[in-house]
Amino acid sequence: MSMTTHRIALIPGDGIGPQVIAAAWAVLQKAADKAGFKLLGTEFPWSCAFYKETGSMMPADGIETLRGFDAILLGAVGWPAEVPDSVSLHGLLLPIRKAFVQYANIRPHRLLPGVQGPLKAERFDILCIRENTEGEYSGAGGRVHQGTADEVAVETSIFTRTGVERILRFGFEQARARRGKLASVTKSNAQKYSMVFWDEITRHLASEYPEVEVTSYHIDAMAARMVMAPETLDVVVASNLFGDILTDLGAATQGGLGFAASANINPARDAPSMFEPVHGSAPDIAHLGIANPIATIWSGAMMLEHLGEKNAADAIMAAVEQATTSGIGTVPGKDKTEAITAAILAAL
Ligand code: GGG
Repeated sequence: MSMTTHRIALIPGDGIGPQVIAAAWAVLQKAADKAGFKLLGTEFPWSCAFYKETGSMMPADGIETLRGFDAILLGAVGWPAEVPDSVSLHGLLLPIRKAFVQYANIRPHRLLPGVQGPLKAERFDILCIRENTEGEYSGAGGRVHQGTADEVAVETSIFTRTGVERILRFGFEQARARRGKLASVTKSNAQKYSMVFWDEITRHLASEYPEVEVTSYHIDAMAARMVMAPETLDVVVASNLFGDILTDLGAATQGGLGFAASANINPARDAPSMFEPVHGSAPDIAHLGIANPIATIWSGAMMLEHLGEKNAADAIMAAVEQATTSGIGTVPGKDKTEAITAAILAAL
């Protein structure tokens, strides 16, 4: 019988991206060997350096090239000293999320054993789900009279019934499969069209999921709750920008961005999903060799689970937890990337 092979597109990107991808790939390869399947990686150099050389973040046929893979593992994008962040983000990460309809960005927040978070609460397990293809990240807008006193900048958030309904439904499904609690986040007192629309759809779908306890929160109240009472939360669903901000807060509660994993999921599975740490390229530490690879390794475990390799994904997380239990990788900047990776490989 031939061995199952998963074809993975690797996009290390900028700054610490190549370091954390190399670490995660070594761990993924070992997990695959042990579990008896193959991961076939193809690396793409798409990054700000690629932009400086070619004038674009990826080739014109980049999306079509990626379409042939089973999944994408991405490191970090951005080198603001040379390429504006708005150019790098809109040239690579956002087009992939949109083209492959990766509308659910899943970000787990919990403390790994041995990690000291900043909160009083130590036992919380939150799954944030960020809408990933529209909302405040739609890219619709423009500027007129540029550089004059009359300049106007307009950026329109776009919320469609299809987009809002599918992300909320995804949130209800996740809550049903977990502890049965869904928090839907808006700012519908201030944003009286789009966010009232979101709240209405939340209420409408609630009748289809009587077993899920759903509560609507304003984002400011949710930010406070994630700090003061994170143990009361299960699944949190929010729009693109709100979800982005809340998940940096979530990363802080779990000890820092070095622990925050994410999955950009295409639930229909008609295009590849993409897995990436929440963090960016961290230019300030890129030359130090101290990037924490755990966020990327955890994202890699989420990728294996998505590909149907749950045992290998669980083995990776057990190895990560064994390493953090012994104090490896738990304090930002203390251990080298290589030492953290070696400890996880040894545990595996
Ligand atoms: N790990 C990919 C990366 O570089 N993320 C940083 C970032 O700024 N992402 C934009 C976003 O998710 O909104």
